[in-house]
Amino acid sequence: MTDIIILHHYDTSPYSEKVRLGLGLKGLAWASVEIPVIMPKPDLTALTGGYRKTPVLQIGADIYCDSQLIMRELERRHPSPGFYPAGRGAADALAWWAEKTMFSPAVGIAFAKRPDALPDGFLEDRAKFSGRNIDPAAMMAALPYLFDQLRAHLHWLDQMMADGRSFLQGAEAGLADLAAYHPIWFLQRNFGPAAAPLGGFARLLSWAERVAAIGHGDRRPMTSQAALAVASAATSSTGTVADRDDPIGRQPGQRVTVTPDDTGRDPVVGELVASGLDEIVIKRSDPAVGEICVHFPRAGFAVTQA
Ligand SMILES: N[C@@H](CCC(=O)N[C@@H](CS)C(=O)NCC(=O)O)C(=O)O
Repeated sequence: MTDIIILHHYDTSPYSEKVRLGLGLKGLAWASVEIPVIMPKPDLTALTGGYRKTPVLQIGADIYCDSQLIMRELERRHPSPGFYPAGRGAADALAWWAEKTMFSPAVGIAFAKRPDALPDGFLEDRAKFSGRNIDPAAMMAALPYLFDQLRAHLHWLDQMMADGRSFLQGAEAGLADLAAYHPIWFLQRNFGPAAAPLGGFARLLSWAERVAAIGHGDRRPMTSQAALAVASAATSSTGTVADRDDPIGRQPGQRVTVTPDDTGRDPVVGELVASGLDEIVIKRSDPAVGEICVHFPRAGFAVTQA
């Protein structure tokens, strides 16, 4: 029971859609914990130590923050079918570019045009989350710019499939497809299948149907309390690993702070357990769950001495 895959997420979250499709691509069974869309999220932050973003993956007493790392961990534990049909490197870079570039305009368009779909307190929460003032009039004024940006990047995606391939890197779907798809999914969810500026890209529309058809695997509901009980009952499976090539000589046992470098910059403090090129793991204790290990990717996170 303690090795069940638990995804902490909410249905309207684009980054979570990437992971849900990843679970589907691998044909996995998983437990779904619905977390609040805005702060506070006490049961989530008991697990993460303060990290508030969505989604978070839990397996026993190991907590994986950020969808970049979540996908890598799913690949490590369940390598087949793989997320990398054309190898790593290019797929990771493509995924990083696509979602970093298209998530923000896609949600900006939806927030400006569909204020009715936002829960109470949402814009105030996201202003704190992003560290920027969110003004509905400025959001409306920015719409032409957001459409232009999205259209330019969608065009590049569209060109990748100009030779008639089914997916971005060939005949099979992989990480790059799921990462490029989730901002498009968000637009389609809010404005229909041919949402502007997508409507002009017929190839992308049929690609999006193929990606959506992957589905979400075998999803079962779980309460946040049950997920905390799983963490309490489990022991982390992470062993101590020193990074001999760490640029500043960080060592297991040191106390460090790990903080996202873009939005939701809530610092998490703990004892370094393992680190390497792709991942850093810190150990911390919480009265609700005991000792747990929290895992973060390296790209996009600042690690400082605590
Ligand atoms: N780099 C992060 C980005 C995650 C992200 O920004 N998620 C959005 C929702 S899709 C979020 O956290 N919004 C604020 C919240 O849910 O509290 C990842 O890949 O997981």
